[in-house]
Amino acid sequence: MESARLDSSDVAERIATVSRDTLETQITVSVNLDGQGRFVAETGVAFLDHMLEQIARHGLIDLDINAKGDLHIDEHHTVEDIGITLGQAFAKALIDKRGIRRYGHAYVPLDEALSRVVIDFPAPGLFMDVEFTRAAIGRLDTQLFREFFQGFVNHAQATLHIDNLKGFNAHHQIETIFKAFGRALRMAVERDTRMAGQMPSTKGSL
Ligand SMILES: [Mn+2]
Repeated sequence: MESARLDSSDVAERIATVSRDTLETQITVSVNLDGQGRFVAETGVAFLDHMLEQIARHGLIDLDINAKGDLHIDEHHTVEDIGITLGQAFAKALIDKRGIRRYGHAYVPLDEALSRVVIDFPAPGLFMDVEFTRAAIGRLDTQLFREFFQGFVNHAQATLHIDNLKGFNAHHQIETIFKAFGRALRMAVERDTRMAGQMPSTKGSL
């Protein structure tokens, strides 16, 4: 199938597979934006798999992620490069962005924690206001989540505002963020039938 010739206003499948190989990581990501939340991942970072599954489940986006990274150094390259490759896969699957809702937002609670994620699809930008209550979750450095989202926005051409509004438990803090990210993505990339394939911008492009 020649996905490059399709226009997102078509009923064409919005699927993409991207492979990215560097000396630090080898990653393949497949997405189906109109999926059912099916999830398969083998990243070597169990907590990251738990978070990526939230994107699939709550975004109703099928995700298949295979990553081999230099985990003998630490998780940094693997987490960042999965964000980059996921962003590239989104950009490819969105084609020209015609007919999408464009904006997405969600609040998600989990016990005492509450996070808000707001997304737009015009240009890369990350505005993340999160103070994690712990430096690590399991063995995973909480600083790496910013690297993940920065990689995603740079390559998906997305503007992302992430705020953790409340939260004491660091696992809950980040889990509410990933769930809200999934929900916001779903809203933003869904086809709006009333748009009838138009570009959701007065500028005429995104
Ligand atoms: Mn959990």
